[in-house]
Amino acid sequence: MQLFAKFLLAATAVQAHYTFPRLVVNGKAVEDKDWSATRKTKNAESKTGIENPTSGDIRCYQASNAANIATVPAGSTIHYISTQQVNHPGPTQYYLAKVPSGASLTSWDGSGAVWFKVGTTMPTVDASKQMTWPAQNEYKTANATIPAATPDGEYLLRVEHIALHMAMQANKAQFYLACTQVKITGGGSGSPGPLVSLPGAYKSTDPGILVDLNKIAQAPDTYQPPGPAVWKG
Ligand SMILES: *[C@@H]1O[C@H](CO)[C@@H](O)[C@H](O)[C@H]1NC(C)=O
Ligand SMILES: [Cu+2]
Repeated sequence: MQLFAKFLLAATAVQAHYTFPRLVVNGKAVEDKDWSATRKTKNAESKTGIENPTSGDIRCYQASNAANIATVPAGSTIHYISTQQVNHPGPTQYYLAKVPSGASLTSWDGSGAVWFKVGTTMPTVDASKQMTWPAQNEYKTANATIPAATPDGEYLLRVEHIALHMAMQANKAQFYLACTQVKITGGGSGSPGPLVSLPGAYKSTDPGILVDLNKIAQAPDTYQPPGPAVWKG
């Protein structure tokens, strides 16, 4: 009986986790199968999140590069399909990093101060103090817009959902993420920034990572998403 209960708990815990194997652009899945332009992550089977925001896995969590490149028009709306419900509370963030000249997108590792943020989300609280986050409990991530001023070229696009249900303890926030190889077209002449490194942009003690959600539920606007400000173009 006890063993059975333990097994059920373990099964529930696994179901609670998720991966983001497909990018959707303007409502259209741009990958014909999972992990086509999105780099397969180390947790593709286990679905386990990352708990250490300074580990090398925080960049792309990747097991391998991807074979394909997805085309993403500047100004388009994006989200990802999630393998499970994104049931944990926490923000969704998106970053881009331009491939340096001389490097190839399908093999570039995304190192250096090259990442800028293009999207983040904030919680809302209803009259009964119930907090929700954009796309919480959906089988997809929250939307973001690729700024119209983003210069044309090849980029890594990084999606991240930070699960904060245990984040009042150090190193207990869980990061679920993936990187997609994308080609941005029809863009502008903006200068994206601030540029940060991953790992490097996050510390375990950042107020958006080591955080008590009971306090955020009293004042949702005080949540501080980790990392740089969003570049709006
Ligand atoms: C997200 O974007 C899609 C188009 O890609 C749109 O159909 C949908 O309404 C958007 N959702 C929200 C919550 O804005
Ligand atoms: Cu979980």
